[in-house]
Amino acid sequence: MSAGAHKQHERRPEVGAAYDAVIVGAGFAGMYMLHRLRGLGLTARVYEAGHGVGGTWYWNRYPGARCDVESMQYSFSFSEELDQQWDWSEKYAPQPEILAYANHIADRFDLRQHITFDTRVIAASFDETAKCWRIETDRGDEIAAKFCIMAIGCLSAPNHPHFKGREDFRGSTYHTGEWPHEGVDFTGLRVGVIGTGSSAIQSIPVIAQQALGLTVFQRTATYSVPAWNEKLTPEYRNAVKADYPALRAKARGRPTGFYFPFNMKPALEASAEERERQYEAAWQRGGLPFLGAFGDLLFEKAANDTIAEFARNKIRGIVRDPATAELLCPDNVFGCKRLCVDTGYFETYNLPHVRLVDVSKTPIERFTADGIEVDGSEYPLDAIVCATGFAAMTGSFDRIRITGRNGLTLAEKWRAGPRAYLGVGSAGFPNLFTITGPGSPSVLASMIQAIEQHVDWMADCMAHMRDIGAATIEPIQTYEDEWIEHVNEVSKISLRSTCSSWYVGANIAGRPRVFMPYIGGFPIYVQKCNEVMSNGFEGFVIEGANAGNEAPLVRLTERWRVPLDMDVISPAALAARRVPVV
Ligand code: N01
Repeated sequence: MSAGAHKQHERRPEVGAAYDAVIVGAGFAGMYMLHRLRGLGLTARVYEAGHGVGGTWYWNRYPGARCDVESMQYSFSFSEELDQQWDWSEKYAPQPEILAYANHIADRFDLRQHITFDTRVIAASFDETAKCWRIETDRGDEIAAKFCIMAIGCLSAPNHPHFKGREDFRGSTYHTGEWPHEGVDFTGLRVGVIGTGSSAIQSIPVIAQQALGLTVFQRTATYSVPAWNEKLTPEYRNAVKADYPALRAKARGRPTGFYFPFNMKPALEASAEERERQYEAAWQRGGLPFLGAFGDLLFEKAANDTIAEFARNKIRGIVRDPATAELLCPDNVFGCKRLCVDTGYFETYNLPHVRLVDVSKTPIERFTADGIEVDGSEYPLDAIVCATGFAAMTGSFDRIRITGRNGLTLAEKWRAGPRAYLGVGSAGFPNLFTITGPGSPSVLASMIQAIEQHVDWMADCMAHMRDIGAATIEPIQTYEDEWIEHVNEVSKISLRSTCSSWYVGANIAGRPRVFMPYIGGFPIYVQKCNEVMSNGFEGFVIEGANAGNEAPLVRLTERWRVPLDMDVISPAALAARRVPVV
């Protein structure tokens, strides 16, 4: 049973209504956009497929789910009062607490009355005559809106690989991204987990505590760094809160949009002893900042080899059975696939009832009535957890029929890979905004900060259009093409573009291989967005205005104008290949 299989409440479809904006999705992006539009006095309706707010944190309720950017930064920064009043309990908050925060946002900013739950948008078509979007939902709603805002997430369309015999399996099957709301009790069960990405790595140690037996089917071994999660003390929280705005500003100046100390020195300029010391210290701090141990780790393969070998040695030191340890040692570029952060992941393989099955050379053959068959052997199971990830970045767009000018659908336009100017909009689709869309830093930055920056920029844009009486805004094709070229070019400087990750769509057969997020660093991207706005939305065509498209009145975007940490993020640093975590 999936999380979406709850009872849908009867309601009359809304037909014929018109709003300034329709927002698709009530995760952090949709809620913040709604809050801003209401603040501007614009009318908006949000459609949300789930029964509640929270997006990713509504659906991903698997055991062990938590954020891996520190909670005190993985949160909205737009309200100083909110920052001061909300208390995070742990360094990395668990999913129920993040969902509680999302619900608090909905209540605190009085958003629920504008959100229609249990309703999936199935189509959005641009009406050339009326210059508006016509939106259809799976509940029969048919409404019009000047702006259509996609707040549909980057990792929200689950990947369900086709396994032969899936229907034959007599036990229960789950996907981490569609976890039942009532939870799952694995006590006394033989459980199989397919996949070893972030979702698997978080859930495996927790499932192992309950299950009678646990079999993990691994196709690609994964690098993971310990979280060293801990309770936050009031003293720590108060110390952060005493200078919260400064921390938020510092975070905006960093390549990832969140702050942690890092070392600009190239690993290849350090002695072997110095590297070992530095890696050990970074390992002891734990988490994603491990990648900031040296400045060149994601640029120079030889530098990357040193951190990869350090991480493999850690696995060998933790996992007692040498054969299992070797199977768990990745041989790809460290940090090329999204780095995982765990609590006791590798240690779990020391438990007598946990085993690892390599499916890299002999894939899962089929599901049988009683388990999973690999290479002629059947592994008996009572439950199967598919931690098989998502159709990243574009999968959530594929679920909606989006039709722009001249009947062109977004799916057709993006067939060879997504094309969007700055990741905020796509030529041929006027007044369509894509929050954390492909071509923006999105998943390479702290998501909530990436969302806030996009929403602030888009809200300023919509306010400007109202100020000048404009009907439509749309990227100009040549600017979009140049941006995509830049996104592709800049991706080549990073080793991240070199492996078969979901960043390039390679986790699912048949998808075009394109590096989708913008890897030039969050502050460089923000600066570009600010410039585009200051230059009167350069690269966009604004039509139907009764005033000129001069520099707009900047309301919200202003707070993103922070001094760049030039040592770190300057083009010179990029050219010298010393930008940790790009
Ligand atoms: O998905 P994934 P995820 N047979 O794509 C395997 C974010 N996130 O849900 O690598 C066998 O990373 C697949 O194997 P391979 C985070 O950005 C954040 O774990 O393709 N195996 C892989 O091992 C993350 O990166 C948090 O060879 C198959 C796994 O399934 C992103 O979401 C927590 C298979 C999928 O891993 C996605 O993470 C969770 C098959 N047919 C997620 N098909 C935080 O901590 C796929 N696999 C905040």
